[in-house]
Amino acid sequence: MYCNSSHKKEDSETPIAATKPNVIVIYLDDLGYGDLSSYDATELETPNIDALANGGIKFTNAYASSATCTPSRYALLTGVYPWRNKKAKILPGTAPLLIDTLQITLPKLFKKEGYDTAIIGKWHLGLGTGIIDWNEHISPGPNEVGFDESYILAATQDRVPTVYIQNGNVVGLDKNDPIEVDYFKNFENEPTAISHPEMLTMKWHHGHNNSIVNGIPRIGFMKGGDSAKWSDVDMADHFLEKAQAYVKAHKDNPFFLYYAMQQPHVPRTPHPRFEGKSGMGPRGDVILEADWCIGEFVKTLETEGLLENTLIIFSSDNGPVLNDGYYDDAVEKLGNHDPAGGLRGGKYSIFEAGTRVPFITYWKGTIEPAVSDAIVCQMDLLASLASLLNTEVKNTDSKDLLDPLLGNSEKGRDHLILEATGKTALRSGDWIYIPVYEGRNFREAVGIEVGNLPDEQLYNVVDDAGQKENLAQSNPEKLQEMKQLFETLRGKDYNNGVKEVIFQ
Ligand code: NG6
Ligand code: CA
Repeated sequence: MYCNSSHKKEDSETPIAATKPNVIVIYLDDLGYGDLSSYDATELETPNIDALANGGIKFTNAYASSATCTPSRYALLTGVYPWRNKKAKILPGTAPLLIDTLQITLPKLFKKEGYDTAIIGKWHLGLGTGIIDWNEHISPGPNEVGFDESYILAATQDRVPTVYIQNGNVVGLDKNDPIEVDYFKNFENEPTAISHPEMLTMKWHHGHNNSIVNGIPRIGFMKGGDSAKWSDVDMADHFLEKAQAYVKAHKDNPFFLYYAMQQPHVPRTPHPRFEGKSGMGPRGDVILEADWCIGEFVKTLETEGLLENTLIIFSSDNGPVLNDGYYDDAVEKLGNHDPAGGLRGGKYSIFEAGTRVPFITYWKGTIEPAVSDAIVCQMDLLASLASLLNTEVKNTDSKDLLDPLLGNSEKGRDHLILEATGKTALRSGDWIYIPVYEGRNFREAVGIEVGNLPDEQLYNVVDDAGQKENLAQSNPEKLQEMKQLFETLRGKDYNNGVKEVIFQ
């Protein structure tokens, strides 16, 4: 078992690599609470992620900070609640950098302690300061908020520009074929999903009808940059190779790696090796692909002799969605699989499936296998990992939960504010309180209940994980207590600026 005091001892005789563990955050995109066999999925086998869950701590009450990507990633890296920053919403590919370059971040924390730091994978936190010239060095971005090295996709796999960016430079760009990007209007004579449907290999269902890249219609318009365009089916292998190369190159110095995988977000483009493997269509196939990548990645850590000196944290940025804008059989071939694992709602939802996600900590030889019901949030990694490094961070919402994360305690947070497309709710102890929100509850396009109901909602999610029984009427004392705490933590103007979300 991990000895609570030993990691805090500084021994000047011991080389830095022996005292400072590497830390790797493996972050999936839109993976649901019920999408892994270690989290009780019966229709999908995810043996490699299961090995982490079963050999480490599997958290059952862990939350992303938001039910969408950008706000969750913002909180993960800054330790600040996303609803404190009004701009922390799903960003277009042209959005400016969301994180203040003066703000403390996870990678900055590690850098200060002498670590090498890198992000490989999805960024989606904005780049530049307003107008980006994709043909020049793009800054500020990940490298300006603490990452020594970055190899990213700017926004999402379904958004332009569909190119990789390494340390601020588009990879493989031919300066004679410059890239232009616009989210409002198309470039003259450039084909779109509307003008050239015959060019499509994947059909759009809602949104996703702008520029076509690799036969896939995207969000946003892009021109040029042909030699730099990524291959969708090779993306998983590509990021894996980068992540493997990174750990090999940095094994002699402690490192912090944020490996932000793109699966199972749309467009789901499994490598042909995984096509048809799940029987569930591309969504299932890319989950198997992600699981394979993680297996290969962990093998590399093992071969390089790093596993016993590396804390691996696995999670997902928000809950699951089946139809997120393309016809890709996710609904039709679902069978008996329940991506939400019995929770209500999904991505975009203030109900549990929006934010409650798989969360695993694994550290060979240090963390003993366990299942933990402690309430933890990804936003807490900042303070917790600061504690691991024997330092601290101030003025954030992040809580030091190192003890539960390492299995030294079952005590997590007392309470947490959850967020979903501008709406917020309170989890406190076994209870969830959701205030009244206007607007439609069921979103046909994505087939998800987002949580807008005309009455206040109160659930005991320990007794009723599926949030089937609203106890607001039958338990007025608890309702009052929760409401008061919610308004104290969140402020009375919590309903300001919460608008009907347009799914684009
Ligand atoms: C939505 C997109 C969805 C997805 C999401 C971001 C439409 C109609 N829907 O606006 O497909 O890209 O944004 O997902 O365009 S996230 O996981 O990065 O938050
Ligand atoms: Ca996401």
